Amino acid sequence: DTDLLTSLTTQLTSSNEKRQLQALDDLSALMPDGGEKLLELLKTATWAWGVKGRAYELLTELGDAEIKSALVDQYPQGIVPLLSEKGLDYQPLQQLLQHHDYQAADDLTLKLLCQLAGPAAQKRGWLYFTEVEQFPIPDLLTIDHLWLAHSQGKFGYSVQRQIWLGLGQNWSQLWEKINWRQGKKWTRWPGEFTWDLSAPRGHLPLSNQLRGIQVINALLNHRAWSQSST
Ligand code: UYC
Repeated sequence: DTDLLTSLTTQLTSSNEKRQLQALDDLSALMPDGGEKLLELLKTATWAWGVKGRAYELLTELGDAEIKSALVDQYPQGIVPLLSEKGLDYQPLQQLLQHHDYQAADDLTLKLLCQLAGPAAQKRGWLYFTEVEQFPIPDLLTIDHLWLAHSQGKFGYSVQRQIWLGLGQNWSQLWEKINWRQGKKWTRWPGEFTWDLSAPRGHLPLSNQLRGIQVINALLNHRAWSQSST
């Protein structure tokens, strides 16, 4: 249906993130028609990570050999460039997130943050806020972009930061908003957390609050977020 395809293409390039995601959903019903068009848009459109990642996922799920080889050619490491100043390999995280294995991705994210912090943190298994402050910007952005790209823009530290700023930097309200606490009751790890896209915006990735708010405070105040385009 060319009229529908044309109208969806318009929506994919001219509207806001929410409507772009809706158009992608509508487009997926027309697949494999529209695959070529979507591949072209993926290369040229100025999309937020949540839209880019969703488009990339739809294309990989098509199983079309030509599109697949074009994707491998253009994006050998996935849709997000895996930049690291510390030589970390973000490919395993990319794989888990692309397949929406959010619980394993969450565990791995915490491990990667400890690796970023260095041998002492790796041995300790948790972070000091002073270590978080020293995280290189490219690494934190890579991790955030991976979460955004493979959650339709729902998950990521930058999403948590946005919500937290919107709440006047009120932690207590943030916990409620992202379902880390309901009333007086903390959500219990891991079983009570929501490991899929039915979770509220900002629900993942997790930061344990057992040792206080300093770590998440350092994460959400990191200089990475004032330089990025997300
Ligand atoms: N846990 O409750 N959490 C753990 C969260 C708290 C606790 C890990 C998040 C409150 C204990 C992750 C919340 C609390 C352990 C998270 C949460 C508590 C543990 C694994 C909502 C009790 C066992 C990684 C804010 C009232 C390990 C890690 C230990 C683990 C995440 C208890 C990812 C977002 C205040 C006893 N919890 N955690 O960090 O350290 O260990 O003893 O936040």
